[in-house]
Amino acid sequence: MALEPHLIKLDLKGDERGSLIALEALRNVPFAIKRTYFIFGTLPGVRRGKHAHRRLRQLAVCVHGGCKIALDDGRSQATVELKSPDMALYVPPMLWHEMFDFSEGCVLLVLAEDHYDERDYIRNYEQFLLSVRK
Ligand code: T46
Repeated sequence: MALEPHLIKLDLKGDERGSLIALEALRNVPFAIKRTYFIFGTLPGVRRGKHAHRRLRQLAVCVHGGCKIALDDGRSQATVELKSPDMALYVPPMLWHEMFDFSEGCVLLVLAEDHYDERDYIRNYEQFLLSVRK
């Protein structure tokens, strides 16, 4: 099981008709998928996310356009740019993440390991820091 956030290069199938990318549980997606959602119609200057998940593992792909994702594990910070549909970001549990700089028309697809459960969210940054530093 991958513990650190990392980028996954997706296999692009293309021919004269266009392109296709497949996402498969336990193959190029490192967990079984129970839920998929997508974020679109974001306005300029918007920042989303601003939370960590206690247990949930996710994979994010900008299937159209691009955005940046700021990552923070409580000790170090990094920013990843997703701007190509063949690049996915694995987002492990207990990682504070914020999405920003959405391009016009950006569609961010997210695959999640479990159903939606608000109890899995840590939405307070101080509480997040206390949890990771325990
Ligand atoms: C995450 C980042 C990358 C649902 O009802 N079902 C769902 O599956 C999801 C994901 C959200 N919601 C509701 C909860 C809120 O009332 O949709 C509303 C917006 O959710 P939220 O403010 O959490 O959206 P983001 O963009 O800040 O965060 C989302 C995911 O919630 C989160 O798990 O990791 O995208």
